[in-house]
Amino acid sequence: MSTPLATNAFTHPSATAKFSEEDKEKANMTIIFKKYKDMLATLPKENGWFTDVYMYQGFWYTSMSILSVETIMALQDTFKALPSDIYLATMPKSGTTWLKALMFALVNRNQYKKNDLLDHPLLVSNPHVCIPFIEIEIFKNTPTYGDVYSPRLFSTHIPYTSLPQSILDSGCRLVYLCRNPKDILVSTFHFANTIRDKSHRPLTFEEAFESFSKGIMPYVGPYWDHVKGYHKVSLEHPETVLFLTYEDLKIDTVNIVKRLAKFLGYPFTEKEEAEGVVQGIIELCTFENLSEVGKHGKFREDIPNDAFFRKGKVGDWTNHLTNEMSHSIDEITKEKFNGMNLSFPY
Ligand code: PAP
Repeated sequence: MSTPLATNAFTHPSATAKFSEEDKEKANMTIIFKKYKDMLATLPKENGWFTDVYMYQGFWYTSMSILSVETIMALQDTFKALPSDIYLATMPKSGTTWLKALMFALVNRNQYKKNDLLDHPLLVSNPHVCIPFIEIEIFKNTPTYGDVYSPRLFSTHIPYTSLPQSILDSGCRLVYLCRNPKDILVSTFHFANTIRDKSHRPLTFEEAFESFSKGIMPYVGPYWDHVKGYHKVSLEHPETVLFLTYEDLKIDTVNIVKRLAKFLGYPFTEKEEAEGVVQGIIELCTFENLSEVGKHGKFREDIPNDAFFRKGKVGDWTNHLTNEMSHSIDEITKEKFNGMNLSFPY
């Protein structure tokens, strides 16, 4: 598989022109919101964390925002996947930023040999620039982006059953990263309050917990159904869907990264292992290193880069949840994940 251009990063239109392209983006979104307005009116509606959420194909989404029910509908109507594509799917706050960095570094490692590491895109770009979301950057700005790259590296927060049919039909590879529900809740709570429209008051943790327990999240929920959808397909089609957890990645980074490289079709050679290439990639993508890049800058107009890097730890939920809250989430998780070989000891 060739990579005609060195990277998905610097030449990505939404990377280089994210601010100058804002007007175009707004215009595209206005067209989409108008087109699906009538459909939206037919969907069940609930109070969300800050704004209303709508039930579409079994999941709650916001409307007229960066990840919205309208953009998902539009993507389902138009997105064309390629068999060579690679997708990273996650619930928001599962460790997407970290795994984007690792996947980008793995796939493009021959372009950025160890001694040239100073040139690496991940030393100057947020990983979200290196691997764009199909329902956010790609769709809004450049639907045909990536046609010159192979493989195209994309990410998505869309649940498995709502992915555009062309992705399901393409036979492409898909990696799913799951994280324990309590840390997802805590991480989402902080992120959502950080980037909230300042016309909304900050949510209390109790409010976030109540909403999360009902399956409502700021972007997509329920958490449990999202995880279940991808877990099921990973068991049915392990050759095309790899299911990983944030916790395993934290504890057993070397082995998971090697497994990931093999799954993606870029296994490490013995020579690479002996030369420390695996360690080099892991080091490049540590919380400490990634969080230094553009530390005081912005990813988008409304999202500072540092919003993606808070603590990067397993088990911070113990600082937020009461015993009662923790027990309640354990009960929901036990019931929802019944029969699945998936538990979170942390
Ligand atoms: P996104 O869905 O908005 O892209 P995502 O990257 O999935 O967010 O999640 C952010 C979480 O990953 C943060 O967790 P925390 O709030 O519990 O701290 C963030 O700190 C963590 N994170 C980001 N980069 C890394 C990294 N390199 N290693 C470990 N954790 C990381």
